[in-house]
Amino acid sequence: MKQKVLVLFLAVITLGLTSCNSNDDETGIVIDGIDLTKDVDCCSAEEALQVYKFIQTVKIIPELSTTVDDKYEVWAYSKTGTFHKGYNDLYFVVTKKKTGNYVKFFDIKNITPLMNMVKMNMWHSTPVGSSFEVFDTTLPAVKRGWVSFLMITSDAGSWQLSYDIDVLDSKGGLQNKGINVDDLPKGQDWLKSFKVGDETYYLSLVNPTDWKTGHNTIQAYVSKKNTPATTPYGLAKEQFTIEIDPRMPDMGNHTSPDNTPLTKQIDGSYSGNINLTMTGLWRIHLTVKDSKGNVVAGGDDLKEGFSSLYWDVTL
Ligand SMILES: [Cu+2]
Repeated sequence: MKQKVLVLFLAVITLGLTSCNSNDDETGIVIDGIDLTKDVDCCSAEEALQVYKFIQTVKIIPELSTTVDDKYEVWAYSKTGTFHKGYNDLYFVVTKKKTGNYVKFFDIKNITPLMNMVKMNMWHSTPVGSSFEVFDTTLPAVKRGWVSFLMITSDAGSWQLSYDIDVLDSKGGLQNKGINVDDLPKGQDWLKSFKVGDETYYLSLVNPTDWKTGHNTIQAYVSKKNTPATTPYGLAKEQFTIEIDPRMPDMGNHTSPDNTPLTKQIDGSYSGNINLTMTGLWRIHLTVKDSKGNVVAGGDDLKEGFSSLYWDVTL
C-alpha cells in the first residue's frame, strides 16, 4: 500500500506544481485507468495527504486488517500496533485495492472484544467506545474508536475481537480474531472498577502517556458491565463526578495545587485538570460522586487518609 500512496503523494505534488489554472478538461491523476481526481468516493488530494501523514504516527495491527469483496483493504492501527491493559485508541483506514486511494465513506460497527477465561470456562467482554467516529475534521477518512481491556492475555485466558464494516455498498469484517493484550509497565495502572449495588462500573483513564510535567487535561470514560457479560460494556448513562487527589507515595504523599474534578462532557467522556508538578510515580486517588453529590465509590474505604480507588501514572 505504501508504494501506491507514495505514487499518489508524488502525483499530488506534481499536480500542485502544474495545475495552477484549474480547467475541467484537464487530465487528472490517472492510475490503472482510474482518474483519482474524479473518484468521488475518495478524499481530496489535501485530505489524502493528511491521512498519509497521520498513519506515519501509528502502527498497523496486522491481526485486525482485512479485505472486503476483494475491492477494499481495511487497515487497523493503534499507537504501537499492539494492545495493552486499559484504554487503547483504535483507528481504521480503508483503501481501494486497485488504486491505493483512501475511501471516505465507511462504517465500523459491532466491535466485540471477548475474553475466554479458560480455567473458569467463562467468557466476558470489556468496555468499548459507543461508536467509531470521524477522528478529526481534517482527517475524514480516519475513523477512531477505543477498547479498554480489563485483563491481560495469560494462562488464565485469551482475547479475540470481532467487528463489522460497511464500505460503500460492500459489507465485511472479522470474526473472532485472536489478539494479544500486554501488561502495562510497572507504575502504570489505568483501569479501575467500583460497584454501586449490584452494578459494576469501570473507570478507564485515557492516554496518560501524553501528559507532560505541569498542567494537563485528564480524560476518562465510565463504562457499565453488561448482562450478559459477553455483550461489550457501553458508557454508563449516569452522571458522575470524579474527584482527584494526586499524591506521590515515594515522596511522603505530597500533593499538587490546581486539580479539578472530572465532569461529564457532551461526548460522554469525563474531563478535568490535573497538575503533576514533577516526574515520578503519581497515585491519583479517586472519589466518585453521583449526580446528587453522594459519594458512591472511593470515599468510605480510606487507607492512610486517601481513597483506595486510584490510578497510577508514572511520568
Ligand atoms: Cu478475563
